[in-house]
Amino acid sequence: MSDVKPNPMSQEAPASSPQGLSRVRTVLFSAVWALVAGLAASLCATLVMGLLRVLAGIPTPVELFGDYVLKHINVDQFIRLLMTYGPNAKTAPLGQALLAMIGIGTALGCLYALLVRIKLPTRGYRPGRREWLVALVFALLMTLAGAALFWKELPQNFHGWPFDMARNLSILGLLCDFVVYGVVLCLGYRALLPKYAAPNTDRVVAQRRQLLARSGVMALGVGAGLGTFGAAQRFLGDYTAYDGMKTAFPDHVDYPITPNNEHYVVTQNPVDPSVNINLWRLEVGGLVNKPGTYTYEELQKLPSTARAITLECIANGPGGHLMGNAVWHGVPLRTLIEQHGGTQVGAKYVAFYCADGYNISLPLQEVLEVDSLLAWNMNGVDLPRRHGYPLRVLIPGRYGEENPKWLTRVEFVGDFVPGLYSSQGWYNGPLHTTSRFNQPYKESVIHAGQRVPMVGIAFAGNRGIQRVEVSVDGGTTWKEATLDPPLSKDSWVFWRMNWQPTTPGTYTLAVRATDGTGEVQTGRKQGTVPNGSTGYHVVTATVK
Ligand SMILES: Nc1nc2c(c(=O)[nH]1)N[C@H]1C(S)=C(S)[C@@H](COP(=O)(O)O)O[C@H]1N2
Ligand SMILES: [Mo]
Repeated sequence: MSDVKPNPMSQEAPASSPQGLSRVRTVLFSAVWALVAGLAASLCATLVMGLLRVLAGIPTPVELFGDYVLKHINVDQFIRLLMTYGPNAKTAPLGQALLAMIGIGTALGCLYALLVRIKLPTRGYRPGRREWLVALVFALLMTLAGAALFWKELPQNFHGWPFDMARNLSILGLLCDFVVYGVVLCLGYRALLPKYAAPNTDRVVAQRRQLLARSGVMALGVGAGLGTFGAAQRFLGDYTAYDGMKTAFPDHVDYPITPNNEHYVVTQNPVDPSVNINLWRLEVGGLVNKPGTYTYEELQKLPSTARAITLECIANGPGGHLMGNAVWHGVPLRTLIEQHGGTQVGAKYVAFYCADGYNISLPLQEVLEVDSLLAWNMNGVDLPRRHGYPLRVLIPGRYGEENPKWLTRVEFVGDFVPGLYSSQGWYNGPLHTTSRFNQPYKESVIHAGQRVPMVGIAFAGNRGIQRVEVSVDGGTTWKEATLDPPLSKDSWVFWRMNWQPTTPGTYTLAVRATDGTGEVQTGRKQGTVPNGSTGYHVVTATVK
């Protein structure tokens, strides 16, 4: 300590205190305490994000970021992502994004310190005007940046708030997250900084106060970290571990109608919406004569019908089980449009928006021709949560990706509105005709002379199935199978044939279907990505 006479006019160096810290030490102290404050602030903001997600269904910035990224990569990058992260393809990248966000928030503490320019040691625990102002600007800029970047992803709410309200809530959520960040950063940084002993205070008391303040900030950070962990745990207790679940195939038997809990499931979400039916509305808008809104109750009073419609994911390969059949009950889109006085000229497409931010659009003409359904009931019960409670769309003839679940808004528009999978470059045309063996199953061993019942399914969306043929010689000759009557024009068809091989040997069995338009299923082998697979389901049988 030098003995320089303090300037009585200086705020920072009153007579009773030692001189200010050297420049190097000031920078060092500022940086270290700024990082600590930044980390504590980030952890508090993360906790708020978690609470808003669990308590109000507001998407976390991490989820918004995930949705944004998934729409801006192509199919190949998407598949590579799935391969890289394997079974944790959702949680691992999101966890990394969360850590990166906390890292950025921590580093931003230094920028804050740079902008507020506090000379050390400083005086007092109360942030000054400039500090509050910088913190506020931080919070506002971060909210603005988030809102601008995620504008298209914002209208989602996992408790089912309608489109505009969902967007407002998401923005409000961002604001809450970042205001908490700013406030903790501002108060925390101030609390952590080394201080002059105020005049007339005991040195020991001052030191104790400083120690308490520092412990307080750190405890807050640790507490928020633990709280976040708890919130994440509760959140992930609902994790969609069932994503990619195939339709059950017990004893190699398919039922004409798949029981709900055995139906295949595909979802983009780490945690699916759990819609609060009192908040949820269906909105009908855009180029329609009388826009309107329905509660769940009102919706169910509309004229409705039921029929069997088979769903198939585009990722279903030959012989695959990402395919199921259910009786869906709801209002036809055509009827809904009539209730709203018809669409207006220029309404070329219909766009569907969902509680999880998923959206698709399709040519209106086509959607009407295939008699699309907005269904609230699956096989006689309310839609199960994982299949889109309270309302989903069924578009016969299209792959599963174009059958949105957790629907909140129907909009009639002039142009195609891109969604997740179309942005990535997945095929979005009529689904390819497919057929499958259920029995014999994979490599069966058969005794010569034994009569083998062969059975399977065939599916061509709304085109229906005209004929199914089976080959037992690897596709050289074909024999026609008999067909069970389909449950509806949009349902899969069961085929049957008896086979009685007499000569021992190895047989290559294949099946192919002809759709309702007379087109024969192609035998050309094509993988799933990005156009959906084609080729015959082939089974080898050994006759002894
Ligand atoms: N809102 C929403 N709808 C969605 C999806 C989604 O992730 N979110 N996934 C789609 C995909 S890829 C498929 S294959 C089907 C699966 O429907 P299911 O789970 O009821 O069988 O839902 C489609 N609808
Ligand atoms: Mo899918």
